[in-house]
Amino acid sequence: MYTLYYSPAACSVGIHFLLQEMGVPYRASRVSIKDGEQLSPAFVSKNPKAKVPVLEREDGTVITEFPAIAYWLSRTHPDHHLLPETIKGQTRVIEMLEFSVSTIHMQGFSRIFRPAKFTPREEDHPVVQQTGRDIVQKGFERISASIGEGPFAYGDRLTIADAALFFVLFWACERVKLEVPQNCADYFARLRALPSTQHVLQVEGLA
Ligand SMILES: N[C@@H](CCC(=O)N[C@@H](CS)C(=O)NCC(=O)O)C(=O)O
Repeated sequence: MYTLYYSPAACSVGIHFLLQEMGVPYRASRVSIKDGEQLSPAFVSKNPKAKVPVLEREDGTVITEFPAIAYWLSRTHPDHHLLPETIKGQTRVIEMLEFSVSTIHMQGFSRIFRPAKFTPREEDHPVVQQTGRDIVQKGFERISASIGEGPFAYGDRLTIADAALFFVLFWACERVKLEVPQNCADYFARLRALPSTQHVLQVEGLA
């Protein structure tokens, strides 16, 4: 059985959603960032980067980094079709996943949630946070153009891009309450209504 180390409402909720949607056996182990548990020696011995998500495999080895975990799950469970069949489709899915994680999360939301990581001067925090909001908003304009009106981010099946888009849209729509383009809001509402996301949000205490 896999163990997912997650913190409530962190980016790990995207992997949590993916595992639940796949229906594979896994255990969800809470590491509360709010309480500093990511810095505990027990967790740091699993992931010296002191970040979630972490996926521990049956043999006790771990994978870190959202894109690597999502990619590994998709390749080791090909029957779930979490990557499209074609190279063109796979490339588009990885492009959206990577953009969500590297740009919208790391450059955008990180500035909004943790401005102190970008400047030591507290008086500069509002401007850092505004830059973050601008990056996020521009990011969703790009995503809006990519996803169109389809049920999922790419094609008519769930892919690993949906796992990444789920957490950045969860943050935008429910944590920060930013306006996102209408097709992104509709797409998020569809993901939000899935039994898998309902379950995960319940377990993480976010329902
Ligand atoms: N590049 C990493 C980013 C992971 C990350 O930043 N996780 C945050 C939660 S959203 C975290 O664990 N933060 C703990 C901290 O900053 O102390 C990934 O893709 O997994």
